[in-house]
Amino acid sequence: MRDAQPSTVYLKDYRQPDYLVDSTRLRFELEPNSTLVESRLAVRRNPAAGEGLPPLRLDGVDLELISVAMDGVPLSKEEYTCHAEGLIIPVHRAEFTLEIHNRIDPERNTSLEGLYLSNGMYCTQCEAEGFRKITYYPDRPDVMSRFTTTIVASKDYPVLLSNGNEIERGEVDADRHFVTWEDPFAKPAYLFALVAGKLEKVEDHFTTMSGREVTLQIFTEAKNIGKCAHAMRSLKAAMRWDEEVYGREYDLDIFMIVAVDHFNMGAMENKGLNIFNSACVLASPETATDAAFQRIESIVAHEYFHNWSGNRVTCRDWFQLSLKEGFTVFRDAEFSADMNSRAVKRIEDVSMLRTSQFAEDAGPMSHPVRPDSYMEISNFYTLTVYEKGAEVVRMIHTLLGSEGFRRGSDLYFERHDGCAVTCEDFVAAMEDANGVDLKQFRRWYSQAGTPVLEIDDDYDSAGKRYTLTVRQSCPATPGQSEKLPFHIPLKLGLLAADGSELALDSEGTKETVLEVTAAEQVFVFENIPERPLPSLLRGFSAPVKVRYGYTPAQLRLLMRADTDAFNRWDAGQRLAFGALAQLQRDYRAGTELQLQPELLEAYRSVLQQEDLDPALVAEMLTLPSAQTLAEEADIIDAEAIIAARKFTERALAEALYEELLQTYQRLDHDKPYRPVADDIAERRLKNTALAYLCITEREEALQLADSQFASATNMTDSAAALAALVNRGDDQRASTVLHDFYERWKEDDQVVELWLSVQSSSPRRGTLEAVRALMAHPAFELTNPNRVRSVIGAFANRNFEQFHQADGSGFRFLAEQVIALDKLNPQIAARLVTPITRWKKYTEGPREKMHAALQSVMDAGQLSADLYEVVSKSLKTD
Ligand code: B3K
Ligand code: ZN
Repeated sequence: MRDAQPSTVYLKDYRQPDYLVDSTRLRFELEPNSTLVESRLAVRRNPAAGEGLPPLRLDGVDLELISVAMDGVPLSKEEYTCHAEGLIIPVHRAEFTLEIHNRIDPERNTSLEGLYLSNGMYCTQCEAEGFRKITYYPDRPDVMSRFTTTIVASKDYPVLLSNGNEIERGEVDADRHFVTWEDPFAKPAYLFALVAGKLEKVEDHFTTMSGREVTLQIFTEAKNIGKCAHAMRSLKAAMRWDEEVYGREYDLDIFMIVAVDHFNMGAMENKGLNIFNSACVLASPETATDAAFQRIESIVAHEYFHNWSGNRVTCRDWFQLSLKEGFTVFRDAEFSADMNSRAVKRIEDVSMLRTSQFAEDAGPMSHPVRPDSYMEISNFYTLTVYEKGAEVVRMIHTLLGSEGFRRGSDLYFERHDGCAVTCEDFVAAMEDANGVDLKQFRRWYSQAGTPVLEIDDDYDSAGKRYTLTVRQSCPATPGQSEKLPFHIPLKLGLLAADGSELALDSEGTKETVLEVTAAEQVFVFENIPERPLPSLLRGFSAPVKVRYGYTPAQLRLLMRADTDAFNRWDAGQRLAFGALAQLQRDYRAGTELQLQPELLEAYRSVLQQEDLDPALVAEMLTLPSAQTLAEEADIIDAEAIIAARKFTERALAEALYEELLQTYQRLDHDKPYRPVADDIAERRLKNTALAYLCITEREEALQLADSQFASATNMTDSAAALAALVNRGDDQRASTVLHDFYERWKEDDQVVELWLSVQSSSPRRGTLEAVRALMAHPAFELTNPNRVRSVIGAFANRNFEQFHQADGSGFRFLAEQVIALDKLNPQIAARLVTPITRWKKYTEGPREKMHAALQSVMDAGQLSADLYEVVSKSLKTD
């Protein structure tokens, strides 16, 4: 735990490192409470950093220092300074070797940063600043070194892994053995990894485009060895895709993945040795849902893609995090789009962006894609850096086209291979390869907040001229009151009254990308034969909000006829949003709530479109989430949101009962399970229909769920039936299925996590008491982030109704858990507190209660740097 008032690091203060480390030799003697780490560094003065020989500063946290030697000569304690955050060593020569011995305690490391134990297996997590919890080191990404690592351990740990290639192994004595690994590629310390345990593996091979053979291995505990096939398939598909789409080939002889149960996030791209949260790699049809299969495919690809976008070309400093994360998320999203339904993938990503990233952009932690400052970098692994960062890369792709973008990425990889660079270098490569000027576009990296486009149009029927006036603005965000105009690609098409597409020019172009660069700009289309209906921001071509006065009839035309699948869905969302906004007003006014007829008819037509991708139909039938409605509101009235949404869901379910039932029955067939796009789409629609049917709580519907629960042969159908019965119907039925499900699956970690989250996210009355009871259940463990996310995280983030109970009990509960968790795992605590940091946007009652809960976290004192940063910034009232 650090100081309660951590200092702020600024991008403007960046300086080159004073010293470089040409090679790093590490030796670990693994013991649960007392692991010995020996490091031998070849250090050299960085010629680019200036004159003289300043002292060498090494980072180190929670380490027990044993000895320091320079060029083989031991240093006495007076010859260096050891403080809470590292070592300062005077330097007399421009090149020297430094040998440091220290001890660490993996067993007591519950922060899951550095070297720790998970179910008796040693593993590491070094990004961003975890390596300093292993040994003293210049722990910054612009210090790149060649690592050789020897692991010595008891033979109870038969598998000993690190980065690169294995070069030696042998016995130390009768009980202990060792393995030495050498990584030929220089890398920053954050990409270091070590694993030791009793692990089984599955093995496969991949032949690269230049004909090299690569061994692929996935390691896991023996009980999970049957759950690795999907990850292996995904890995091979990702390797091929990166060759075909980006010309990027894998560069080592071996690529390893290890599944770990205790992990702070999804996975980590350590060079040649990716470490994965078990939930993001292990799957079988009986135990994993379609969503899990798709998540695994995308995360395996994401981590693999980092080998080029992140490892070969890395970040100069942590302000540049989006250089690797935004680009890699864009790459994995395109990969998933190619493997599955492109439109559905886009809808899923944009829904998440709109709901959660827009809220982040408008909240107290709002920051640009490239932040200017931070107290704790772990707090900046955000949706803004990742998802908005990916949207920024996508906009470059839209502006340059596929070929232009590929020219840019080729130049970027060629120019910067083996280097630690900046977002600026990425944009410059795109410019230089295409002869374009992206000067104004760069504001996407430096200005926070979600831009708003207000669009008006005018049609001159005599002159057949159609005019679009686009005004852009961006709300003030902390530290940035004034914003300059962004460079925004606005993709659009124009529809005729019969739904056909109008030509935009004499060549017959049907779709174009307008480049919006000014605060107000007018675009004119000539020879437009009738007043058109604009289909704006197709494919969500920029991360902005579009305001245009669509009528319900126009939205229905777009839903039916737009050639852009994303905008068909989006038109439905706008229609539903308008209806829900009216219902919120009616609720507040005490007027009787009534279902808007246009919405009902639109949903009925969607259900009748049997030729449409069923996954798209499922998305179109899903109302905007309560979180999305909250994000869109100026002042969040949680009670009105809940009432409007519940009323609409129920009214739709009642009115469309027959159509939903037919849809369910049409898709309820006994196909053998395959996690492929077409089948996933059918299951998605079937289970969306089931959820709606069960909202009516009619016995017939609940029996359908009962029988699906009893007969399901895959986890997608089983979990959907479970959720339907936990959310609706009588308590007895819910507790019976929950009991049966647990008894059947209690030995399977991933299914138990699903079981926990279904309960925590249920809108059923009394969920908070159920959540408290779950925390006392043997399946719960406060030191396991997956369990924490499944119980506390699911309740606070995915249960709008129960979390926002008017008495404030949900907020107080969250605050209590955050305080307890901060002592064990600051990263998870700082993330979990998010829902109550948005207190300022709520109506008075919840606002005060949320604020009090947040204040109680601050008042608890002794906060980690992670939690302190989030809470102190969120409590500020200016
Ligand atoms: N790069 C890691 C994230 C590390 C988070 C450290 N707090 C996973 C990823 O984005 O691929
Ligand atoms: Zn990543």
